[in-house]
Amino acid sequence: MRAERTLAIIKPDAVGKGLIGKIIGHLEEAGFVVTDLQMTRLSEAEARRFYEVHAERPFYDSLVAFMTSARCVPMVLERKSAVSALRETIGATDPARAADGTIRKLYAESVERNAIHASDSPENAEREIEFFFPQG
Ligand code: 3AN
Repeated sequence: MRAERTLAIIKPDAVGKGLIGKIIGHLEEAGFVVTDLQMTRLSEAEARRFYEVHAERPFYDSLVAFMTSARCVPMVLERKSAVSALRETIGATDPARAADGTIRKLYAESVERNAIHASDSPENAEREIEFFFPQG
């Protein structure tokens, strides 16, 4: 099967704790190839647009405040079945429910400050890659 692309974001909590290297190492060990990467601080408008599917959720404003609080590291990852494989590698949204050995189990603080984002479908992966890497 041809390699698929997905988007990951190392979130401000993990960047602030010096976990960029450990998380990228974990992803590479799991067979992902980093094909594009940047460090950026999202504006409020960008964070609102990126998470617009959650606009009606009670945690939306808090999520936007967290994601704009410091820099984050979006990246494009390639692998066979990248979207589903990355969801498995990062673990459940709530770190208390994340499987042993997953990135969120290892590094997330809470359901909001959960270290890493991953696209949840191939369609959203393409939309999210375009959001951060419109030239790629
Ligand atoms: P995932 O990141 O696992 O795809 P989503 O898409 O349901 O989870 O949520 C997007 C982000 O919103 C999460 N990564 C997390 O930071 C935040 N979030 C999700 N659920 C909650 C919640 N119940 N309380 C606070 N923040 C939440």
